Amino acid sequence: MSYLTDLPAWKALQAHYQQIKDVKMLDLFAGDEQRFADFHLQFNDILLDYSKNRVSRETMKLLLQLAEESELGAWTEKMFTGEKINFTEDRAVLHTALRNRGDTPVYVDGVDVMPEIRSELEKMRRYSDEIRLGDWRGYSGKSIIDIVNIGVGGSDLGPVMVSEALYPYGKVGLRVHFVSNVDPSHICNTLRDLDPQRTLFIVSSKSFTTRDTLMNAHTARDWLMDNARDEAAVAKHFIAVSANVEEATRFGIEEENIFKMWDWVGGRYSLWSSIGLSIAIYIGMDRFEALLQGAYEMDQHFRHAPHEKNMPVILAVLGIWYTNFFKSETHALLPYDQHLHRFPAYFQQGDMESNGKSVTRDGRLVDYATGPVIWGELGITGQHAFYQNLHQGTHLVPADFIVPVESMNPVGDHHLVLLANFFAQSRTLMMGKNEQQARQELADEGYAEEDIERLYASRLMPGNKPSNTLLLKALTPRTLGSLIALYEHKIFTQGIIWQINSFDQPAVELGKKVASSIYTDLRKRQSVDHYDVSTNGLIDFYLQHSND
Ligand code: G6Q
Repeated sequence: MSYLTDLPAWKALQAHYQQIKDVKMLDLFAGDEQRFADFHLQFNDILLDYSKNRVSRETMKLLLQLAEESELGAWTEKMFTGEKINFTEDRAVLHTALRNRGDTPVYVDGVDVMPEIRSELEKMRRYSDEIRLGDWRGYSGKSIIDIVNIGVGGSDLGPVMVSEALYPYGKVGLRVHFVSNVDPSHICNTLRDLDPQRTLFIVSSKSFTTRDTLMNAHTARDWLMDNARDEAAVAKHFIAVSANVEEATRFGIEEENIFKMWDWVGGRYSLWSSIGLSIAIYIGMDRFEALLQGAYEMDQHFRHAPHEKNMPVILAVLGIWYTNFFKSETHALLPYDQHLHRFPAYFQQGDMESNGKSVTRDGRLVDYATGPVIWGELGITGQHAFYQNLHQGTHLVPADFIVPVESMNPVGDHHLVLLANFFAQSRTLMMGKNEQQARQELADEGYAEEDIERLYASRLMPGNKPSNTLLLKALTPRTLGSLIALYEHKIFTQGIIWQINSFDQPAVELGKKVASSIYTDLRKRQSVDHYDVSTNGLIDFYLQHSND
């Protein structure tokens, strides 16, 4: 297929950009009473308003044409039907099969994977019920009250984000902890207040070779042994989720306590698999299945809705518009619900690890921008911190605002104030403040004419800053499932348009390899000269000053 920048829609968008780049959103709204009606979508309990974007109807038409010319529909079918679209690793990409609630079979190499998926879900139900009901007993016969998930990256960020997001649904009296950093402080601080007799560890590692995770798991096992003083305790306190049964068994985990992972599930797309076991234990299997259901419904929407009414596609093409035509380099995720505080971190990985690539499917180095830097924070925290830059800084930062209509904790007017802030920000980013308003404001504050002349410019806000707004009726497991799948498919769509492989991660793997080689050197405690002089010098400094 043609190179992206040779596509007719791309060329048309380049010409169109010249016409629209200076157009004010306010002017687009002014002549168009229908703009909200035509530029919003609703799917299940999620409303997406994308009217506050620097786009006209013509822009949207051309962007959607770009998606067509990129053969998005055909690629989507390839993903859902198990074609090996992760071609660098020769793997299918089937996180959608993990949440396939229908009875359609999904084949990989001629084998229907659905029976195995269902059987793992059944196993998750058995284990999570047993632990939640207090029937799973530790080495001293006591029930479990603390679950510690040990994993990193894709084996950590999803379970953390969802457990935090659904905290109000968690079982009272059961606590879930996540240890990801090999910095010993993480595991030590986590274990400090736990009772080894009542703690269950889930070692989550698709490969079961990630050194950081294994080291944390060994430290956890030593902690258990210091107390239990009996190897048999491992079986009662350790579960693994891994595609590498051999290594997990070698660690000492009973084979029946190892949950399956498949090579067609990427780490950053794995929370739907038994990597989500900590979530299932915490919120219960019925709710975990509601999460899957929500994602499944978004899958169906993405697969079948026409592109102009397709939420993931709309978000994706808007992102392309800013990244490739306005040359914006970042995109902010700004959830307002406290429970979504790890959502930006989760999709920082989801997006940047997927679309932070520079080589096309046919091996060419791209000469256009791909995945932006994704960043974000709770919006309300951001308002008192970095929003200053969004309003008056020199960068164009498209942003997504996310909030539920209903709070999980309806106390007084808290939620109303939160919503007022929420609505105020996207409006102000769009409206800005003009000279007349700035002068008037200073006059109202009692400034003299010469001070107004001196000060008004610093109060100007250019406005015209684009944003999407996502309103959720409530943050339920089902709606969260849909929301996560929405962003996953946005990322997929952009990867298809950029013609890259969104499903490998060579740089993550390189990081593991280089760290492993340096670790071997550090253990020898001898000065090295085979790295670059900077790294050699840093290692020397470490050797001179460490007390080990
Ligand atoms: C995700 C990445 C990466 C991975 C971790 C953990 O897509 O590949 O974040 O999940 O490096 O890997 P293991 O699960 O194999 O320990």
